Formats: sequence, structure tokens, C-alpha cells
Amino acid sequence: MNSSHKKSALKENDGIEQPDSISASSVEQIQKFRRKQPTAEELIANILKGDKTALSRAITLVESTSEKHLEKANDIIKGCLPYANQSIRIGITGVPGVGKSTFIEAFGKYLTSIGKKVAVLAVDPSSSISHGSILGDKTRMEELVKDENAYIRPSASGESLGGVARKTRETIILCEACGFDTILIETVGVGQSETAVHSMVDFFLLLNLAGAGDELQGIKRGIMEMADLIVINKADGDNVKRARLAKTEYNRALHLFPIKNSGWSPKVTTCSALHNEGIAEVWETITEYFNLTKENHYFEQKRKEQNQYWLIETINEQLKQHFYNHPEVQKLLEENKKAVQNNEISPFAAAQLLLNMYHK
Ligand SMILES: Nc1nc2c(ncn2[C@@H]2O[C@H](COP(=O)(O)OP(=O)(O)OP(=O)(O)O)[C@@H](O)[C@H]2O)c(=O)[nH]1
Ligand SMILES: [Mg+2]
Repeated sequence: MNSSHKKSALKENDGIEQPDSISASSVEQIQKFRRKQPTAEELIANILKGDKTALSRAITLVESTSEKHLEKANDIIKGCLPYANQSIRIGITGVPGVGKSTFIEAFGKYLTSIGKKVAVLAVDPSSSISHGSILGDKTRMEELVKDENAYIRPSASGESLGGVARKTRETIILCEACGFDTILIETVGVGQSETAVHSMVDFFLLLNLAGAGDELQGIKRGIMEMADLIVINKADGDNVKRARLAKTEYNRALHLFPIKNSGWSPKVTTCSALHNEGIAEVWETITEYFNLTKENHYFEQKRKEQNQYWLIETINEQLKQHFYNHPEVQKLLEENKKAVQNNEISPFAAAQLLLNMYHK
């Protein structure tokens, strides 16, 4: 801090007019830049050059709900699509507080240190309220945020999970075209969002904690079943022994699950995201997985299946949206909700009535 008697360089000298801190011409230039919206072609060209500003702009268009933006966003995605797919996509999940952000910071830094370009995205259906978990913890990813080879995008705030998931899928394409070869997709362990994330990644990583004997109770069986790797975090200090014990227990539990189509047997490791321990081992395991699934062609097959899944999902989503946005449907729906509640009409008959009106 400046001591009061020291002369500040910022102090205005008597009789001398202070120059504007920003010149008028640069203000004009900035305003012109802001006013001028780059065309889809310009954005595509810059994304392909690895320009993060263009990437962010394109993602904003993808996330926008306006019809005008939708068309432009679709053009950009179309232009980027031939350059996408050259990456690996890793889903990371775990209950709040397990250390996802801390882990992504450590893991992301490790990846960039070995020459990877890392994009971090999030699927967080609750983000319309909390404004995205990643945004809130930029401080936990302090180093990664500054890393030239990393790109962090807070989750699309959203209406429905389906909508958020679609936007995330399109964002993946844009990130890949921009040269990011490792995509990390974080989701909060609440259940539904895992399924959406699972359907857009190649590898699914579950972060867990060593508990006091009840470790297997907190996680839903379905999520464990999806995991290709369980990483027990916070294996440091007093917790090391318990983490090791938990590892044995998880290993035993994983044996009870049916064998995966990938031919991969899920693994369990321990790490300390905070102290940067066990991070390289996580990457080693993931590399093993990719070697196996690329060799046995499961990797491509899964991506093809995912594309088909997203084709159907997108249609479902848009049909639903179109239906519920229909003003007459909205009016009639409200009336029928009451009627159903008062037992004046059966839910099925009411549904039929609405659909008939919609199709007319
Ligand atoms: N001892 C220890 N603490 C850790 C470790 N990783 C994370 N933590 C601490 O655990 C707390 C939660 O970590 P976060 O990374 O914010 O967890 P999160 O899963 O992102 O949490 P949400 O964003 O709320 O879902 C923080 O206080 C971290 O410092 C670890 O490896 N060891
Ligand atoms: Mg977090």
C-alpha cells in the first residue's frame, strides 16, 4: 500500500491537464469492434486457428435461445464438424465437496504439462440458480484458468437438462475444432445429469471419498455401474489408510457388476488432488483404456451409437419444446390440469385432447 507521504504517480499535478486514460480513437475502435458481429465464416476460420475469443463467441451463440442465433450457431457447427472428433472426452462426476474442481485443476495442469490442450465444460442442471458451479470456483482452478493450453467454460444455464446437454454436445464440437484434444466434462453427482454426460463421453470417471465403512451406500448403483474408473480422492494425511481400505472395498464391489461391452474392467485408484498425488496414475489408467478400446474398435462404435442417441434426443427435445411453447396448448393445458385435478376428466383423455388440438 502507498504510504500517505509518498508521492503517487497517479496524483494530478497542479496546472497540468490530465490526459484521458484511454484515447478517444481506441474507444471508438473498441466500440466498432463490439458493434460488428463476426459472420459465421469469420468465426469458423478463427476457431480453426485456435482463437479462444472466437470459440467463446460461438459457444454463446450455441447457448442462446433466440431463433436468429440458432441459425448462425448451426452454420458454425456445420463448418466445424469436419474438424471435430479428434479428441478424447472424459466425464468427471462426484458428489458436492468430493473435490471435482480441485481434481480438475490438478489433472488439467498435468495434462497441459504433457502437451495436451484441455477444455473443461460442465453439465449442471441446477446452474440456472447457482450460475454454474465452475464459474463459482474459478479460484479453485486458478492455475488452469491462466493456462494458455486450457479453456474453461461454465455450464450453460438452462431450462431443461436435455437442453443443457445438447448445448454441451455442440460445445464439445466447437472445442475440438479449436484444437482442444482432451475434453473434461464435469457434472454434479445428482443422478440424472450423469446419464446425459455418460452419453457424450468416451470415459467416465467417478470421484469418491473414503467413508467410515459406508462408502458404498452414498453412491447410486447406476452411477457406479457407468464408471470406468473410480478415483478415491483426499487420500492424504490421516485419510491414507482409509482410502486404501476403500479401494479394496470398491474393487470387490466392481466385481459384482456385469462385464462391460468395452472389454474393460473398471479400475479403482486413490489420489490427493490437493497435494497433486496420484494424478499421473489416473492418466495412465485412462491411456490404457483408450489403447484397449481403440484397438478393439469399441471407441468408434460407442461414438456412432452416441450420435444416433443424440439424433433422437434432439428430435424429442425440439418436439417437446414446440408442443409446450404452443400458446393454445399452454392455455388448454392449464384448463385441463385443473379438470384432471377435479376428476372431471381422466389424464389420458386430457392428454389426447391436447395432442389432437396440437396436430390440427
Ligand atoms: N485433504 C484434501 N482436501 C481436498 C482434496 N481435494 C479437494 N479438497 C478440499 O475439499 C473441498 C471441496 O473441494 P472442491 O474441489 O470444491 O469440490 P467439488 O467436488 O468441486 O465441490 P462442488 O463444486 O461443490 O460440487 C475443498 O475445501 C478442497 O480444498 C484432497 O485431495 N485432499
Ligand atoms: Mg466444484
